[in-house]
Amino acid sequence: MKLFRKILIANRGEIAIRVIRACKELDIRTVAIFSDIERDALHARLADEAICIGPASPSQSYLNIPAILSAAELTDSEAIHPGYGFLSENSHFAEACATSGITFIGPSPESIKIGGDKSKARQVMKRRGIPVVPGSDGPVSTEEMAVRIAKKIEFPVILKASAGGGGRGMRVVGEEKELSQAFHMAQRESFSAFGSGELYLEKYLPSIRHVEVQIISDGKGNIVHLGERDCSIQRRHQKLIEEAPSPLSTEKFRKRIGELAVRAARAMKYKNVGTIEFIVDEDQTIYFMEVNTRVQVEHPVTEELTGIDIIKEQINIAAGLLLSLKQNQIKFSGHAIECRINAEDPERFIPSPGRISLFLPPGGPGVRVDTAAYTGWTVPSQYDSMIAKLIVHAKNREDAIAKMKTALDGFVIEGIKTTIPFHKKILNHLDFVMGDFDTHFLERINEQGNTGKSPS
Ligand code: MV4
Repeated sequence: MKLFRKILIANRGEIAIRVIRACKELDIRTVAIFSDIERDALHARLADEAICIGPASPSQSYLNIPAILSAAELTDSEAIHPGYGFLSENSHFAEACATSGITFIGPSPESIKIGGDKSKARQVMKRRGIPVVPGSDGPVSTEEMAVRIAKKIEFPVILKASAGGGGRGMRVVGEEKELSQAFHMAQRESFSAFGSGELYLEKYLPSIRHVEVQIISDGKGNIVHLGERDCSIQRRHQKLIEEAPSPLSTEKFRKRIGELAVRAARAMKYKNVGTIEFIVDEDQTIYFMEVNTRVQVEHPVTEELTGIDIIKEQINIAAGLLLSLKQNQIKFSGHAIECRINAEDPERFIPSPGRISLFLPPGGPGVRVDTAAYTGWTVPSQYDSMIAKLIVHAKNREDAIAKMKTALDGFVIEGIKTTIPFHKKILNHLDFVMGDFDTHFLERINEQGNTGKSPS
Protein backbone atom coordinates (compact mmCIF):
# COMPACT_ATOMS: atom_id res chain seq x y z
CA MET A 1 0.00 0.00 0.00
CA LYS A 2 1.19 3.45 -0.91
CA LEU A 3 1.16 5.88 2.04
CA PHE A 4 1.74 9.06 0.06
CA ARG A 5 3.07 9.66 -3.44
CA LYS A 6 4.96 12.82 -2.54
CA ILE A 7 5.83 14.74 0.64
CA LEU A 8 7.11 18.31 0.93
CA ILE A 9 9.53 18.90 3.79
CA ALA A 10 8.97 22.35 5.28
CA ASN A 11 12.33 22.57 7.01
CA ARG A 12 16.08 22.64 6.46
CA GLY A 13 19.30 21.16 7.86
CA GLU A 14 19.69 17.76 9.43
CA ILE A 15 16.00 17.20 10.18
CA ALA A 16 15.01 17.82 6.55
CA ILE A 17 17.57 15.18 5.52
CA ARG A 18 16.35 12.80 8.23
CA VAL A 19 12.80 13.07 6.81
CA ILE A 20 14.00 12.71 3.18
CA ARG A 21 15.75 9.44 4.09
CA ALA A 22 12.64 8.03 5.76
CA CYS A 23 10.55 8.95 2.70
CA LYS A 24 13.03 7.31 0.31
CA GLU A 25 12.92 4.08 2.33
CA LEU A 26 9.12 4.20 2.09
CA ASP A 27 9.27 4.85 -1.67
CA ILE A 28 7.75 8.32 -1.32
CA ARG A 29 8.97 11.18 -3.51
CA THR A 30 10.32 14.26 -1.70
CA VAL A 31 10.24 18.00 -2.25
CA ALA A 32 12.71 20.24 -0.41
CA ILE A 33 12.22 23.96 0.10
CA PHE A 34 15.19 26.28 0.51
CA SER A 35 15.90 29.98 0.97
CA ASP A 36 18.00 32.13 -1.38
CA ILE A 37 21.21 31.48 0.56
CA GLU A 38 20.76 27.71 0.73
CA ARG A 39 21.16 26.70 -2.90
CA ASP A 40 24.12 24.54 -1.88
CA ALA A 41 22.38 23.02 1.13
CA LEU A 42 22.48 19.24 1.34
CA HIS A 43 18.75 18.87 2.01
CA ALA A 44 17.98 20.63 -1.29
CA ARG A 45 20.37 18.30 -3.11
CA LEU A 46 19.10 15.06 -1.57
CA ALA A 47 15.40 15.61 -2.25
CA ASP A 48 13.87 14.57 -5.58
CA GLU A 49 12.83 18.17 -6.21
CA ALA A 50 13.82 21.45 -4.59
CA ILE A 51 12.10 24.81 -4.69
CA CYS A 52 13.42 28.19 -3.63
CA ILE A 53 10.71 29.84 -1.54
CA GLY A 54 12.20 33.20 -0.63
CA PRO A 55 14.97 35.29 0.96
CA ALA A 56 17.22 34.14 3.82
CA SER A 57 15.13 35.70 6.58
CA PRO A 58 13.08 32.86 8.14
CA SER A 59 9.87 34.93 8.11
CA GLN A 60 10.17 35.17 4.33
CA SER A 61 11.17 31.54 3.69
CA TYR A 62 10.92 28.66 6.17
CA LEU A 63 8.10 30.46 8.05
CA ASN A 64 6.35 31.78 4.95
CA ILE A 65 3.04 29.87 4.98
CA PRO A 66 1.64 31.11 1.60
CA ALA A 67 4.95 30.40 -0.19
CA ILE A 68 5.19 26.91 1.31
CA LEU A 69 1.60 26.04 0.43
CA SER A 70 2.17 27.31 -3.12
CA ALA A 71 5.27 25.12 -3.40
CA ALA A 72 3.22 22.13 -2.23
CA GLU A 73 0.49 22.83 -4.76
CA LEU A 74 2.95 23.49 -7.59
CA THR A 75 4.72 20.17 -6.98
CA ASP A 76 1.51 18.24 -6.39
CA SER A 77 2.61 17.21 -2.87
CA GLU A 78 0.03 15.32 -0.84
CA ALA A 79 1.51 15.96 2.58
CA ILE A 80 3.86 18.31 4.44
CA HIS A 81 6.34 17.26 7.12
CA PRO A 82 7.21 20.29 9.27
CA GLY A 83 10.24 18.83 11.15
CA TYR A 84 10.93 20.68 14.42
CA GLY A 85 11.06 24.45 15.03
CA PHE A 86 9.76 26.78 12.28
CA LEU A 87 6.07 25.92 11.59
CA SER A 88 6.00 22.58 13.39
CA GLU A 89 3.92 23.87 16.33
CA ASN A 90 1.91 26.47 14.48
CA SER A 91 -1.77 25.47 14.66
CA HIS A 92 -2.67 28.02 11.95
CA PHE A 93 -0.26 26.29 9.57
CA ALA A 94 -1.76 22.87 10.36
CA GLU A 95 -5.21 24.37 9.70
CA ALA A 96 -4.07 26.04 6.47
CA CYS A 97 -2.69 22.71 5.22
CA ALA A 98 -6.04 21.04 5.87
CA THR A 99 -7.88 23.86 4.07
CA SER A 100 -5.61 23.37 1.06
CA GLY A 101 -6.29 19.63 1.05
CA ILE A 102 -2.75 18.79 2.16
CA THR A 103 -2.06 16.37 5.02
CA PHE A 104 -0.09 17.97 7.86
CA ILE A 105 2.19 15.25 9.25
CA GLY A 106 1.62 15.95 12.92
CA PRO A 107 -1.14 16.26 15.51
CA SER A 108 -4.46 18.08 15.08
CA PRO A 109 -4.60 21.90 15.32
CA GLU A 110 -6.52 21.42 18.62
CA SER A 111 -3.69 19.35 20.15
CA ILE A 112 -1.10 21.86 18.92
CA LYS A 113 -3.09 24.65 20.62
CA ILE A 114 -3.18 22.80 23.94
CA GLY A 115 0.56 22.08 23.70
CA GLY A 116 1.24 25.77 23.01
CA ASP A 117 -0.82 26.93 25.99
CA LYS A 118 1.18 25.59 28.92
CA SER A 119 -1.26 26.76 31.57
CA LYS A 120 -4.12 25.09 29.69
CA ALA A 121 -2.16 21.84 29.25
CA ARG A 122 -1.46 21.82 33.00
CA GLN A 123 -5.15 22.29 33.71
CA VAL A 124 -6.20 19.51 31.31
CA MET A 125 -3.77 17.07 32.98
CA LYS A 126 -4.65 18.12 36.53
CA ARG A 127 -8.35 17.51 35.86
CA ARG A 128 -7.51 14.03 34.56
CA GLY A 129 -5.66 13.19 37.79
CA ILE A 130 -2.19 13.38 36.25
CA PRO A 131 0.17 14.85 38.88
CA VAL A 132 1.27 18.45 38.30
CA VAL A 133 3.51 20.60 40.53
CA PRO A 134 1.35 22.46 43.11
CA GLY A 135 0.39 25.84 41.68
CA SER A 136 -2.32 27.82 39.95
CA ASP A 137 -5.32 26.16 38.33
CA GLY A 138 -5.00 27.93 34.99
CA PRO A 139 -3.56 31.42 34.45
CA VAL A 140 -2.81 33.97 37.19
CA SER A 141 -4.35 37.19 35.91
CA THR A 142 -3.34 39.60 38.67
CA GLU A 143 -0.53 40.21 41.10
CA GLU A 144 -2.98 39.80 44.02
CA MET A 145 -3.99 36.38 42.73
CA ALA A 146 -0.32 35.39 42.41
CA VAL A 147 0.34 36.46 46.03
CA ARG A 148 -2.65 34.49 47.30
CA ILE A 149 -1.62 31.27 45.51
CA ALA A 150 2.06 31.67 46.37
CA LYS A 151 1.23 32.05 50.08
CA LYS A 152 -0.93 28.95 49.94
CA ILE A 153 1.68 26.73 48.25
CA GLU A 154 4.54 28.56 50.07
CA PHE A 155 7.59 30.28 48.59
CA PRO A 156 9.78 29.80 46.59
CA VAL A 157 7.53 29.82 43.52
CA ILE A 158 8.17 30.09 39.79
CA LEU A 159 6.20 32.26 37.37
CA LYS A 160 6.01 30.85 33.88
CA ALA A 161 4.61 32.21 30.59
CA SER A 162 1.57 30.30 29.27
CA ALA A 163 2.87 30.80 25.74
CA GLY A 164 6.43 30.30 26.94
CA GLY A 165 9.43 28.28 26.02
CA GLY A 166 13.15 28.65 26.26
CA GLY A 167 12.95 30.13 29.75
CA ARG A 168 11.65 33.48 28.56
CA GLY A 169 8.97 35.04 30.74
CA MET A 170 10.09 32.82 33.60
CA ARG A 171 10.95 34.11 37.09
CA VAL A 172 11.87 32.34 40.31
CA VAL A 173 10.42 34.21 43.30
CA GLY A 174 12.00 33.49 46.68
CA GLU A 175 9.74 35.57 48.93
CA GLU A 176 6.61 37.71 48.93
CA LYS A 177 8.32 41.09 48.65
CA GLU A 178 9.96 40.07 45.34
CA LEU A 179 6.74 38.93 43.75
CA SER A 180 5.32 42.23 42.50
CA GLN A 181 8.36 43.16 40.47
CA ALA A 182 8.89 39.61 39.20
CA PHE A 183 5.25 39.41 38.10
CA HIS A 184 5.47 42.57 36.01
CA MET A 185 8.88 41.68 34.55
CA ALA A 186 7.73 38.18 33.57
CA GLN A 187 4.51 39.60 32.11
CA ARG A 188 6.36 42.20 30.04
CA GLU A 189 9.02 39.77 28.85
CA SER A 190 6.40 37.22 27.90
CA PHE A 191 4.34 39.80 26.03
CA SER A 192 7.29 41.02 23.96
CA ALA A 193 8.52 37.49 23.21
CA PHE A 194 5.21 35.73 22.53
CA GLY A 195 2.59 38.44 22.11
CA SER A 196 0.83 37.25 25.27
CA GLY A 197 1.56 38.26 28.84
CA GLU A 198 -0.42 35.39 30.35
CA LEU A 199 1.37 33.75 33.27
CA TYR A 200 0.85 30.76 35.54
CA LEU A 201 2.49 29.81 38.77
CA GLU A 202 4.10 26.69 40.26
CA LYS A 203 5.96 25.83 43.41
CA TYR A 204 9.68 26.14 42.64
CA LEU A 205 11.49 22.84 43.06
CA PRO A 206 15.20 23.57 43.65
CA SER A 207 16.64 20.36 42.27
CA ILE A 208 14.90 18.69 39.35
CA ARG A 209 15.63 16.46 36.43
CA HIS A 210 14.01 17.01 33.07
CA VAL A 211 12.72 13.63 31.95
CA GLU A 212 10.51 13.29 28.88
CA VAL A 213 8.65 10.38 27.32
CA GLN A 214 8.21 9.69 23.61
CA ILE A 215 4.70 8.59 22.74
CA ILE A 216 3.04 7.36 19.55
CA SER A 217 -0.72 7.49 19.12
CA ASP A 218 -2.77 6.58 16.07
CA GLY A 219 -5.73 8.71 17.16
CA LYS A 220 -7.90 5.60 17.16
CA GLY A 221 -7.25 4.64 20.76
CA ASN A 222 -3.90 2.90 20.35
CA ILE A 223 -1.12 4.65 22.28
CA VAL A 224 2.33 3.37 23.19
CA HIS A 225 5.32 4.98 24.87
CA LEU A 226 8.94 4.47 23.80
CA GLY A 227 10.47 5.09 27.21
CA GLU A 228 12.08 8.13 28.72
CA ARG A 229 14.92 10.46 27.81
CA ASP A 230 16.89 12.47 30.37
CA CYS A 231 17.46 16.01 29.11
CA SER A 232 18.75 17.60 32.32
CA ILE A 233 22.06 18.73 30.80
CA GLN A 234 20.98 22.13 29.53
CA ARG A 235 22.51 25.57 29.35
CA ARG A 236 20.23 28.58 29.44
CA HIS A 237 17.30 26.29 28.65
CA GLN A 238 19.04 24.86 25.58
CA LYS A 239 19.58 21.12 25.77
CA LEU A 240 23.15 20.06 25.08
CA ILE A 241 23.20 16.33 25.91
CA GLU A 242 20.30 13.88 26.03
CA GLU A 243 20.33 10.25 26.98
CA ALA A 244 18.13 7.21 27.32
CA PRO A 245 17.43 5.55 29.64
CA SER A 246 17.60 8.23 32.33
CA PRO A 247 20.52 7.35 34.65
CA LEU A 248 18.08 7.23 37.58
CA SER A 249 15.60 4.98 35.77
CA THR A 250 14.54 1.51 36.81
CA GLU A 251 12.05 -0.80 35.14
CA LYS A 252 9.48 0.32 37.69
CA PHE A 253 10.21 4.02 37.10
CA ARG A 254 9.92 3.61 33.33
CA LYS A 255 6.61 1.81 33.68
CA ARG A 256 5.26 4.57 35.94
CA ILE A 257 6.39 7.54 33.85
CA GLY A 258 5.44 5.73 30.64
CA GLU A 259 1.91 5.10 31.86
CA LEU A 260 1.57 8.76 32.92
CA ALA A 261 2.67 9.82 29.43
CA VAL A 262 0.13 7.55 27.76
CA ARG A 263 -2.62 8.92 30.03
CA ALA A 264 -1.53 12.48 29.18
CA ALA A 265 -1.72 11.71 25.45
CA ARG A 266 -5.15 10.16 25.92
CA ALA A 267 -6.36 13.20 27.88
CA MET A 268 -5.77 15.43 24.87
CA LYS A 269 -6.95 12.90 22.23
CA TYR A 270 -3.46 13.05 20.80
CA LYS A 271 -2.68 11.73 17.31
CA ASN A 272 0.81 11.23 15.79
CA VAL A 273 4.10 11.24 17.72
CA GLY A 274 4.72 13.57 20.62
CA THR A 275 6.65 14.07 23.81
CA ILE A 276 5.35 14.48 27.33
CA GLU A 277 7.81 16.41 29.48
CA PHE A 278 8.03 15.77 33.20
CA ILE A 279 9.86 17.23 36.16
CA VAL A 280 11.34 14.59 38.46
CA ASP A 281 12.37 15.83 41.90
CA GLU A 282 14.98 14.47 44.30
CA ASP A 283 12.70 11.82 45.79
CA GLN A 284 11.71 10.59 42.31
CA THR A 285 8.27 12.19 42.38
CA ILE A 286 7.04 12.73 38.82
CA TYR A 287 5.12 15.85 37.75
CA PHE A 288 3.72 16.68 34.32
CA MET A 289 5.38 19.80 32.89
CA GLU A 290 4.40 20.29 29.23
CA VAL A 291 3.66 18.60 25.90
CA ASN A 292 5.76 18.95 22.75
CA THR A 293 3.56 18.39 19.72
CA ARG A 294 6.35 17.73 17.21
CA VAL A 295 9.21 15.36 16.58
CA GLN A 296 12.10 16.45 18.77
CA VAL A 297 15.76 17.10 18.08
CA GLU A 298 16.67 14.28 20.48
CA HIS A 299 14.39 11.60 18.96
CA PRO A 300 17.40 9.54 17.74
CA VAL A 301 18.36 8.37 21.25
CA THR A 302 14.95 6.69 21.49
CA GLU A 303 15.31 5.24 17.98
CA GLU A 304 18.65 3.72 18.93
CA LEU A 305 17.23 2.22 22.13
CA THR A 306 14.07 0.77 20.61
CA GLY A 307 14.96 0.23 16.93
CA ILE A 308 11.79 2.12 15.97
CA ASP A 309 11.96 4.72 13.18
CA ILE A 310 9.98 7.60 14.69
CA ILE A 311 9.74 9.56 11.41
CA LYS A 312 8.26 6.56 9.58
CA GLU A 313 5.74 6.21 12.43
CA GLN A 314 4.73 9.86 11.90
CA ILE A 315 4.16 9.24 8.19
CA ASN A 316 2.26 5.97 8.75
CA ILE A 317 -0.11 7.60 11.25
CA ALA A 318 -0.68 10.68 9.08
CA ALA A 319 -1.60 8.32 6.22
CA GLY A 320 -4.30 6.81 8.43
CA LEU A 321 -2.68 3.51 9.39
CA LEU A 322 -3.42 1.91 12.73
CA LEU A 323 -0.53 1.52 15.18
CA SER A 324 0.90 -1.94 14.59
CA LEU A 325 3.02 -1.88 17.76
CA LYS A 326 1.84 -3.14 21.12
CA GLN A 327 3.45 -1.85 24.31
CA ASN A 328 4.81 -5.32 25.21
CA GLN A 329 6.54 -5.57 21.81
CA ILE A 330 8.65 -2.51 22.52
CA LYS A 331 12.05 -3.55 23.87
CA PHE A 332 14.70 -1.25 25.26
CA SER A 333 18.27 -2.23 24.60
CA GLY A 334 21.44 -0.72 26.08
CA HIS A 335 22.12 2.99 26.44
CA ALA A 336 22.14 5.90 23.97
CA ILE A 337 23.58 9.42 24.30
CA GLU A 338 23.30 12.41 21.99
CA CYS A 339 25.56 15.48 21.91
CA ARG A 340 24.25 18.53 20.04
CA ILE A 341 27.20 20.04 18.20
CA ASN A 342 26.71 23.75 17.66
CA ALA A 343 28.70 26.19 15.58
CA GLU A 344 29.50 28.27 18.66
CA ASP A 345 32.45 29.49 20.63
CA PRO A 346 32.59 26.83 23.42
CA GLU A 347 33.81 29.39 25.97
CA ARG A 348 31.29 32.15 25.41
CA PHE A 349 28.52 30.34 23.50
CA ILE A 350 28.24 33.01 20.84
CA PRO A 351 27.53 31.81 17.28
CA SER A 352 30.50 30.98 15.07
CA PRO A 353 29.11 30.89 11.54
CA GLY A 354 31.36 30.62 8.49
CA ARG A 355 32.90 28.22 6.02
CA ILE A 356 33.77 24.71 7.19
CA SER A 357 37.16 24.03 5.63
CA LEU A 358 37.23 20.40 6.76
CA PHE A 359 34.43 18.15 8.03
CA LEU A 360 35.32 14.56 8.92
CA PRO A 361 32.61 12.89 11.01
CA PRO A 362 33.42 9.86 13.20
CA GLY A 363 32.03 6.37 12.55
CA GLY A 364 32.17 2.78 13.65
CA PRO A 365 29.60 0.50 15.28
CA GLY A 366 27.03 2.30 17.39
CA VAL A 367 27.99 5.76 16.11
CA ARG A 368 25.39 7.86 14.26
CA VAL A 369 25.86 11.38 12.92
CA ASP A 370 22.75 13.31 11.84
CA THR A 371 23.97 16.38 9.99
CA ALA A 372 23.61 18.51 6.88
CA ALA A 373 27.19 19.80 7.07
CA TYR A 374 30.05 18.96 4.71
CA THR A 375 33.52 20.22 3.82
CA GLY A 376 33.18 23.51 1.97
CA TRP A 377 29.69 24.30 3.31
CA THR A 378 29.15 27.67 4.93
CA VAL A 379 27.19 27.68 8.20
CA PRO A 380 24.64 30.49 7.75
CA SER A 381 24.22 33.07 10.51
CA GLN A 382 20.45 33.35 9.93
CA TYR A 383 19.43 29.97 11.40
CA ASP A 384 19.96 27.70 14.35
CA SER A 385 23.59 27.07 15.20
CA MET A 386 23.22 23.28 15.60
CA ILE A 387 25.27 21.70 12.81
CA ALA A 388 25.36 18.04 13.84
CA LYS A 389 23.95 15.55 16.30
CA LEU A 390 26.34 12.86 17.41
CA ILE A 391 24.52 9.82 18.77
CA VAL A 392 26.12 6.71 20.25
CA HIS A 393 24.54 3.43 21.32
CA ALA A 394 26.25 0.82 23.49
CA LYS A 395 25.29 -2.00 25.85
CA ASN A 396 25.46 0.18 28.97
CA ARG A 397 26.00 3.80 30.06
CA GLU A 398 29.70 3.38 30.83
CA ASP A 399 30.41 1.99 27.35
CA ALA A 400 28.23 4.68 25.76
CA ILE A 401 30.26 7.42 27.50
CA ALA A 402 33.52 5.81 26.31
CA LYS A 403 32.15 5.57 22.78
CA MET A 404 30.99 9.21 22.84
CA LYS A 405 34.38 10.44 24.06
CA THR A 406 36.10 8.47 21.29
CA ALA A 407 33.68 9.81 18.68
CA LEU A 408 34.11 13.42 19.88
CA ASP A 409 37.91 13.01 19.74
CA GLY A 410 37.64 11.71 16.19
CA PHE A 411 35.25 14.41 14.95
CA VAL A 412 37.23 16.87 12.82
CA ILE A 413 35.58 20.23 12.12
CA GLU A 414 37.87 23.02 10.93
CA GLY A 415 37.20 26.62 9.92
CA ILE A 416 34.61 27.39 12.60
CA LYS A 417 34.38 26.96 16.37
CA THR A 418 32.14 24.22 17.79
CA THR A 419 30.90 23.06 21.18
CA ILE A 420 32.87 19.78 20.93
CA PRO A 421 35.43 20.85 23.59
CA PHE A 422 32.58 21.68 25.99
CA HIS A 423 31.00 18.26 25.45
CA LYS A 424 34.33 16.61 26.24
CA LYS A 425 34.50 18.59 29.49
CA ILE A 426 31.03 17.41 30.52
CA LEU A 427 31.72 13.77 29.64
CA ASN A 428 34.85 13.86 31.80
CA HIS A 429 33.06 15.39 34.80
CA LEU A 430 32.74 12.93 37.68
CA ASP A 431 29.16 13.94 38.52
CA PHE A 432 28.09 13.35 34.91
CA VAL A 433 29.85 9.99 34.82
CA MET A 434 28.12 9.01 38.09
CA GLY A 435 24.74 10.12 36.71
CA ASP A 436 24.57 12.54 39.62
CA PHE A 437 23.18 15.72 38.06
CA ASP A 438 20.11 17.95 37.86
CA THR A 439 19.10 20.76 35.50
CA HIS A 440 21.53 23.13 37.28
CA PHE A 441 24.60 20.96 36.56
CA LEU A 442 26.02 23.28 33.89
CA GLU A 443 25.43 26.46 35.93
CA ARG A 444 27.44 24.83 38.72
CA ILE A 445 30.34 23.62 36.60
CA ASN A 446 30.51 27.00 34.86
CA GLU A 447 30.89 28.81 38.20
CA GLN A 448 34.25 27.05 38.46
CA GLY A 449 35.29 28.35 35.04
CA ASN A 450 33.83 31.28 33.15
CA THR A 451 30.87 33.51 33.98
CA GLY A 452 28.00 31.53 32.43
CA LYS A 453 25.13 33.04 34.37
CA SER A 454 21.55 31.86 34.35
CA PRO A 455 19.09 34.30 32.75
CA SER A 456 16.67 34.13 35.67
C1 MV4 B 1 10.85 24.50 36.95
C2 MV4 B 1 11.94 24.52 37.83
C3 MV4 B 1 11.67 24.33 39.19
N1 MV4 B 1 10.40 24.17 39.61
N2 MV4 B 1 9.60 24.32 37.42
C4 MV4 B 1 11.15 25.00 32.94
C5 MV4 B 1 11.63 25.20 31.55
C6 MV4 B 1 13.00 24.68 31.61
N3 MV4 B 1 13.81 25.13 30.55
C7 MV4 B 1 13.45 25.15 32.96
N4 MV4 B 1 12.33 25.03 33.78
C8 MV4 B 1 12.27 24.89 35.11
N5 MV4 B 1 11.03 24.68 35.63
C9 MV4 B 1 9.38 24.17 38.72
N6 MV4 B 1 8.15 24.00 39.17
C10 MV4 B 1 13.22 24.74 37.32
C11 MV4 B 1 13.40 24.95 35.97
C12 MV4 B 1 14.77 25.27 35.56
C13 MV4 B 1 15.32 26.55 35.75
C14 MV4 B 1 14.57 27.58 36.31
C15 MV4 B 1 15.11 28.85 36.48
C16 MV4 B 1 16.44 29.09 36.10
C17 MV4 B 1 17.22 28.10 35.54
C18 MV4 B 1 16.66 26.82 35.36
C19 MV4 B 1 17.43 25.82 34.78
C20 MV4 B 1 16.88 24.58 34.60
C21 MV4 B 1 15.57 24.31 35.00
